[in-house]
Amino acid sequence: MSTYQPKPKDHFTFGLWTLQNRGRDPFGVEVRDVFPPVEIVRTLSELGAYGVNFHDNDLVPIEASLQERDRIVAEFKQALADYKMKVPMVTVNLFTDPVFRDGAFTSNRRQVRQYAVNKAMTAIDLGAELGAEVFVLWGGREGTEVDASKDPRQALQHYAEGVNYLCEYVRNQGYDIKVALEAKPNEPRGDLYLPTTGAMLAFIETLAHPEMVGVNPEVAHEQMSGLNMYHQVAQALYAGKLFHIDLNDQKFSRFDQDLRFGSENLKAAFFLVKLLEDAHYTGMRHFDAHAYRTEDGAGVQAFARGCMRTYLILQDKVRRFNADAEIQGLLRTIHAEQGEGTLEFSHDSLKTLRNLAFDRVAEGARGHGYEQLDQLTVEVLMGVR
Ligand code: GLT
Ligand code: MN
Ligand code: MN
Repeated sequence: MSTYQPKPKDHFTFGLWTLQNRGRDPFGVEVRDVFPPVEIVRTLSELGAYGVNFHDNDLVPIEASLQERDRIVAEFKQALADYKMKVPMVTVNLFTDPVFRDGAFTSNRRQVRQYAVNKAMTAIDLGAELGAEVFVLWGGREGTEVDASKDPRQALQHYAEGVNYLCEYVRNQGYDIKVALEAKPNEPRGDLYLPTTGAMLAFIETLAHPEMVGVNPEVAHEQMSGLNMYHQVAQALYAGKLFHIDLNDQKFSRFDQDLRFGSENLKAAFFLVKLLEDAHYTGMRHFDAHAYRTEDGAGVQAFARGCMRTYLILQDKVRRFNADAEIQGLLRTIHAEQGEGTLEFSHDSLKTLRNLAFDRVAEGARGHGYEQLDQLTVEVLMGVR
């Protein structure tokens, strides 16, 4: 029996910002002390994580001098080495500073757009220095409240220019880094451009280097749009574009809650884990969530441990599901008539389809057995199978 103890080989990662979260919200001040990056590295390593990711300014304050930057980075590198922790992903903060209040890449002001690209390149440099292979881009301020203020076609053009510039920069520097775009429908802006993973996938095909750009879907963000994360991730996998993933949870249709993975929608979390495991997804299992505002430092640790344990327990449930004779028997029946290549166009298939002898009424009267299948799934989740 597994103890569900996370290990580095499980490839669990957290953003520095997730443990740094001090519980501030629009109605209340911070409730927890500052958690210094070096301490976070130690804590996550002790909990069994593989690595830690960060925004430029989670580590290096925006106003830091070059000397301060070098001192902070050296200290951080030492902690990574001491605790055998990796930095698989880096991202850039293009949303906190007032300069980005009307967008970064999609700002109406040229100099802001240029500064955004400059800041992102510096973040990429830092990531490359620490071995990151993925650069996540969440355009937290790329949107509007006032639709009269921006032509959305022009904004998308500017968005593409920014991403294109970064891709050229990565190529020019010879970095082994891919870009992963993260979607969100709203918050902090009234509306954000490219609100879903599906929208991102379509946008990527318009870029200069689509092969370098994929997606970073987040559970909470897709659920805010009322979408099924499992299906969104499946489409990203289908397109060969799942470069990274943000695991967390969410009560449907609320603000971005970034709750502990699996804390709200267990069945949805189960199918997400099943998808990643069955697809042999090789990327990081990254958690982008934070502890409830009610918590102190111990609660933050319980939160981080909980994310990883829940993933491992769901992994175990996936194994049970895949090994359950009754479930697999049902699935065999359900998929028995699936067949292969029925819709490949050819002279012969055309003839067959044209002359199809098919009892529409009998087929329409047939039950599918999904009630039983779903009940068995729920029973696996409830621990009785
Ligand atoms: C911010 C946001 C997250 C993004 C982070 C990466 S920043 O915390 O809420 O969803 O993944 O930029
Ligand atoms: Mn996220
Ligand atoms: Mn979020």
